[in-house]
Amino acid sequence: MAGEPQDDCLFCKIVAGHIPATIVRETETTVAFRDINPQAPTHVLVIPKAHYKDAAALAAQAPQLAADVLAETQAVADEDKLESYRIVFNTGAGAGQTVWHAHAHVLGGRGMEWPPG
Ligand code: D5M
Repeated sequence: MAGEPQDDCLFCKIVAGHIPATIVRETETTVAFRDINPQAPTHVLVIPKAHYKDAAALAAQAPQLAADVLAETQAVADEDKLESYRIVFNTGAGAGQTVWHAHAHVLGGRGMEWPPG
């Protein structure tokens, strides 16, 4: 069923506390933790606790939860005092998605280029 935890999902295991993570924020519906392979001085992942395979599924099936995730990206940026930052939802393998549980990357603390690679 949509949103149910998946046994084989890394981020569901982080939500359940079965895999350690450096958690920086938690709400009733979301968790934010530092990326294990940081690409910027601040690199935090914000995820819904419920399982949706990507941002498209999250937005379509649980729009309020998508809004919760977006609000938390702002809270992470505020906590790390980021004046500017980038929010990335890699959606699909061709865009670089490797973990199939919707997540927002919050990247900041260095200059960014456009277009991204
Ligand atoms: O991003 C998936 C991201 O997840 C990638 O930047 C590494 C990160 N990752 C993978 N395993 C962990 C653990 N255990 N803790 C924290 N971060 C992790 P994607 O957009 O799917 O490529």
